[in-house]
Amino acid sequence: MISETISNPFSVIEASNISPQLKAISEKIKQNQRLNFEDGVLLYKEAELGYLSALANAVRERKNKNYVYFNHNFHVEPTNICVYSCSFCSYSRLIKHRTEGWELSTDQILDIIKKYDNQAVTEVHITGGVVPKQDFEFYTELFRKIKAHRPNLHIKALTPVEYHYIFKKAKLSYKEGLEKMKEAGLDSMPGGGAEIFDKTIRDKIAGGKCSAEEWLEIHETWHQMGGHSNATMLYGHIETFEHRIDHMERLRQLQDRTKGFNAFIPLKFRNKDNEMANVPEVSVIEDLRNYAIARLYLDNFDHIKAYWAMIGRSTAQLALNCGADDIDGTIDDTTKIYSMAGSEEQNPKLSTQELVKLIKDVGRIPVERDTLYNIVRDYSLIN
Ligand code: V47
Ligand code: SF4
Repeated sequence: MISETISNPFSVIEASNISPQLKAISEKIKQNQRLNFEDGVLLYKEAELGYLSALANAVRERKNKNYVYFNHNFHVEPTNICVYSCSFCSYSRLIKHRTEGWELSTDQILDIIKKYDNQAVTEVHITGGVVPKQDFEFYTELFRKIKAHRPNLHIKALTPVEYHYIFKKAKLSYKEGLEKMKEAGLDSMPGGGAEIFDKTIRDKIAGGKCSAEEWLEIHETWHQMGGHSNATMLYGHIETFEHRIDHMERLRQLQDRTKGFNAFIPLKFRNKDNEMANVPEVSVIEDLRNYAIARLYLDNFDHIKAYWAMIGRSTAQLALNCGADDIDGTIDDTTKIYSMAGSEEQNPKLSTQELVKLIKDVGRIPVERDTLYNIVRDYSLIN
């Protein structure tokens, strides 16, 4: 049954009157061959959504059958005050405006963690702004205290933006710093801070924070230690299609070396209340094309995540037909990054039943996973 659905789009594309170049790309996908840079750019420039979603769906099915993954998670955002001032960020407040922001103490964060004591959450996702006070000691102590309280709670925390700053201040190499973070309880790394790797664009929208090379080096170091992480791409602002493929190409090369990435998460630029409010947001069609191209280009990534808190649950459902096989988790209204940037989800929170229904409504099998994609509950076995 599954192999029948996989073979279908190829014969339909073969019989259609699309360009020979797009037919050649479809043939590569059929033969499980890798797309090159030019193929990727051509897809962005010329391929229609119907073609892209058919191919991306076939690849998704090949990799993940009809499963759609979600988890039970919540976020902690220790501060929204930040030494940086990325122009796309609606959430942060500069240190000089710190009275408008929040800065949580270790005890306040532990109180948040304890709120989940009787709930079946498996992961806490910790990230936020960068401030001198929340330094190496702060985070190692925090991770230790979280683990002492709840040893099985997976700590997915901090991005290279934070690590680069924290380790520099502590005079530690990436390896030394990450080893100590791991000892303290760090389990994995989220995908944030990647933005767009191209230097010209990165300097314009995220000047001053870690470079593309530093972002990649920190993930590579973590992977070499046996760790796993995610990768994101902030798209739909002032970057070109070439920049998007360049971004994915660099991730694909790192993944070839380490196999350490769990998932790729495209992040749609949202333009409310930030310095780039004059840049229009891209359409939902463009979002879906982007998911599909990511699925086709990143042949060595097992999972593509449609982060529902950012694009809204309806678009996330559509993305499941364009290559995505994961929609993140319950979240429990614990992140402000996207609501402050104008997401349709102003209080992101879904119950297990709601997530399961979202997934079943698009004809897929919901699977609760942990952060590392071990199966917690397979809903094909439950009614
Ligand atoms: O790095 C900030 C992005 C990221 C805006 O690993 C914005 O499972 C769009 O990385 N419009 C942080 N994007 C969030 C993140 C993430 C989210 C969910 C799951 C995972 C994971 C990681 O949010 C930042 C930045 O790229 N961001 N502001 C904005 N206005
Ligand atoms: Fe700070 Fe991150 Fe916002 Fe940039 S995106 S200003 S690093 S919180």
